[in-house]
Amino acid sequence: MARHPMIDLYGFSTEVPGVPDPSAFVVKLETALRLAGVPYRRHSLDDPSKGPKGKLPYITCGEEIVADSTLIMDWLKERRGIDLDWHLTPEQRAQSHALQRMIEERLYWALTYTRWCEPANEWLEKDLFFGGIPQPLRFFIYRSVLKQTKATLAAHGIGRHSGEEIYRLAIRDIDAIAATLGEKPFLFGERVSLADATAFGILVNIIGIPDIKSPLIDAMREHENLIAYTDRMLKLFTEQAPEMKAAA
Ligand SMILES: N[C@@H](CCC(=O)N[C@@H](CS)C(=O)NCC(=O)O)C(=O)O
Repeated sequence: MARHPMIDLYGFSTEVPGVPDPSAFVVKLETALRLAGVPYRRHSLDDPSKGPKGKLPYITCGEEIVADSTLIMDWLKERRGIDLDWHLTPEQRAQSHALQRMIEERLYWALTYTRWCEPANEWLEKDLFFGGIPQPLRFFIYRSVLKQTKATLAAHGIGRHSGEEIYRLAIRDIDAIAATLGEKPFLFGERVSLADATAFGILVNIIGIPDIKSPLIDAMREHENLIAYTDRMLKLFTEQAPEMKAAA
């Protein structure tokens, strides 16, 4: 069997309580790699602008650099024949695509809003995400990233809505994930697929970090199946840890 160069995966942090990483996209990618049994080395960066596209995750493999969780999955398919959706019908693949775009292009932004724009959750960035930066630098970095995040939310469009409107829209997304899951173990049946990695990334980040206040958490708690599913995925994530795991 051909031996492949080791993949180096760049995320934010493995130290945030309750989540494998505070980024839904990093968790998605790491989950997918673990489910596919692909060994990787994990690195934590404090500044996403160090990435080739200014966002995390990205990977390097030999001379290659690939950024964006979805494009990395495409790369894995092309280079290594890895397809977590091999068992899905064309119709299920289309549903999976639509579900993932809903999670990543809308629900994710509501999570960003809840973390950055709710005064009750300010401690998350100030004390936890930026906790290692000494004052007064920490304060200035926090203010600058907050300004940038609010501008990004406005550019996306979601930031132009009131909090009540944002949550109304996002809760519909959470309800849709719960309805898709139903009583099945995974979104598309008995076998796990890429949509599960994507859903887990966002759901564990909504509910995992202790002491966050958010109507998104309340909405998740309305669905016992989603809570059990997030726990099940976290267990899978933990059990499938790669043999080669090193943090830099
Ligand atoms: N489409 C990208 C999205 C990645 C993304 O949005 N990452 C966020 C963290 S969750 C990030 O690095 N944000 C930093 C920034 O926008 O400055 C993917 O799928 O990887």
